[in-house]
This record gives sequence, C-alpha cells and structure tokens, in this order.
Amino acid sequence: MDHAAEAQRTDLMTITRHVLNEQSKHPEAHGDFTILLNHIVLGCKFVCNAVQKAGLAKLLGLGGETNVQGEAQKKLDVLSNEVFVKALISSGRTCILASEENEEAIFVEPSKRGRYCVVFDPLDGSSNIDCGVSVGTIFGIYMAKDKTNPTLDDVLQSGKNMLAAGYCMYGSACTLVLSTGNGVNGFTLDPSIGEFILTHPDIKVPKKGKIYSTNEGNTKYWDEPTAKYVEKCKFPKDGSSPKSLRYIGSMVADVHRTLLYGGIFLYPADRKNPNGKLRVLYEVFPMSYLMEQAGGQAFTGKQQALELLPKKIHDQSPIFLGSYDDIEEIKSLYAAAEETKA
Ligand code: FDP
Repeated sequence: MDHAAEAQRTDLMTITRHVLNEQSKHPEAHGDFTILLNHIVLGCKFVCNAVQKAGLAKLLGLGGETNVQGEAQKKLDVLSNEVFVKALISSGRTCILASEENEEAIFVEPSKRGRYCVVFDPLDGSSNIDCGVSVGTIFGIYMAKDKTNPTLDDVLQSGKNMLAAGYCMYGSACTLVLSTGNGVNGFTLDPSIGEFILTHPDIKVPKKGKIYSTNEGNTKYWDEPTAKYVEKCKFPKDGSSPKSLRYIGSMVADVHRTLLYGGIFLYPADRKNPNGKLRVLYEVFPMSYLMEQAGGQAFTGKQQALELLPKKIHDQSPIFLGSYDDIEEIKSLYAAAEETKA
C-alpha cells in the first residue's frame, strides 16, 4: 500500500483550508479575505456548472444585449456576471466592483460595504462557448483606501498594488489558480464533494519554453519587434529547434498552458488595435501578477505590465507574458527598436 498517496487522499487541502493556513501567518488578519474568496469560489462553482450544462439547458446563443466593447453578449456571460456581482456584494467584504460586462464600476451600497475592490471578467473567451472550448473567470483584488468613501481611483491602481489574483478555467476539469502574493497554487474541483482541492502546489513557470501562443492571423498588422520575435520562434538562428505554436483564442486556457508548460503568450499592439485587445484591469493585471508570482515576466512592449496605471476601467494594453527568458528576448527586441529610433 502506498501510504503517502493514501494520506494525501484522506487529508484534503481544500482552497479554504489553504487560505486559512495563509491567513494564520498574518495575526492581524480578520478572516475577511477568506470570506471574500469563499464567495468567489461559489461563483466559480456556479459558472462551472452552468458552462457544463449550457448545451442541455439551451443557454447558448445571443443574449440580445451588447457589452461595452460592442461584442454580442452570450446568455452565459450575463448569467455569470449576475452571479459574481451578487456573490461579491453579499460577501459584505467589497466596496467597488469592475466587471467586463458592466460599462460603469459598481459601488456597493454603504450597509454592505467591506474593504476590498474586485475587478473581474466573469466569462472570458466567451466566443468559444458554442464549440465547447475552455473558458474562464479572471479576477483581481485590491484594497480600498477608505471603504466608507470608495472612489474610482481605488480600482484604477497600478497592478503592483494587487493583493491577490486568480482565474478559474472551465475545461476538461474545473481548475482554480490563485496567488495571494506568496507564489501560485492550483486547485481542481472534485465534483463528488464540491470542493477545490490543491492539485498544483507552488506552480513555477519553466524558465524557458518551447511554445509561442498568438493570433498569427494578425501578422500583417504587427510592429517590427513582434514580427521579428515570432520569426525567431519559427526560424531560430542559434541552432535550437523551432518553437511550437499553440493558440486556443481563450486567454485563460492559453495562459494556463503557458503557466504549466512555459513559453510565451502574446497579444501585441497592432495597426488595428494600437493599444492591444486585452483589458488591463481584469485580463492583463491578474495574469501578469500570476505569471510574476510563478517566476515569469509580463511586459507591454514598453514597460513591466504591472506598472501600468489605467485611466479607465476598460483600458486595453498589449501584453507579452510567460517564461522569464522568453520575455527577456522580446524585451531586448523592443529595446533595440527604441535605440534605432533614437
Ligand atoms: P473572446 O474575444 O472570445 O472573449 O478578450 C477576450 C478574448 O476572447 C480572450 O480570451 C482571448 O485571448 C482573445 O480575446 C482572443 O482574441 P482573438 O480572437 O483576436 O485572437
């Protein structure tokens, strides 16, 4: 009998237990973060169930409304957003919410206010739902300066001030990846007990990867450093093998693979989208935070991604994130392009 394996099977490290363990390292903590996280986890379980039942429940198809980016909303987007907004407000631990699906930030009514600000995309990659590709929820958590008088500036902070970030991927398994600023851990939902169990402790992104991930259909719109980088992936001049291309087109799934296998995920600026496509607050920041916490890097083409200071809640930014060495390469190509301009 494998006693170690047996012990692991019977001594389950649930996400709540993990966060309580982390909390015990901070004697000043009141447990508010654990309560907030429990409400996020509830939202993730609900959405996971809804995504799995989508076809059956006839939830697929257009919801009839258009979101702030002008994209057609699916019913599942609307449903997921409602669930997260209600779960976060009812936690009693939030004061401002910024969601991909709401044009304006939501200020929680005073009687239900807490200290935290949550930025989130309730169902990212939703154009993939109809064909059963993995989608996910992305979230980031900040602390408000003054919970009794929250302002928009509380969510327009630099990514460096994020206290925690994570995503939940609704794929072949339901996987929640979380960082509270002390490394990255992955939890998988065990549907038989309805709990997220620690399955990927202390995730470290490989220092260099063999995969690049981008929408290469945009090549003709790219700037020179991006084009050169992708060319180098395909035709390396140092005798190494070409990198493999993997692109799902669903950020959570592409970033999850990058985190586990290494490599680079890029959604650069291009002539169609000079500010890139992905949203700073609830896509770029949480994923950059996780990547850095796992030992990788995140870069915008100009600066460290977490140093951005968004002006509006739906601001966009180019993003290159992944293995440390791969990001160093793209950084040096942008630095060289700057030098030739000077
Ligand atoms: P989607 O449009 O399906 O919601 O920002 C949303 C996003 O998906 C990301 O999840 C994904 O990485 C990206 O857009 C895909 O964009 P392209 O279709 O332009 O490649």
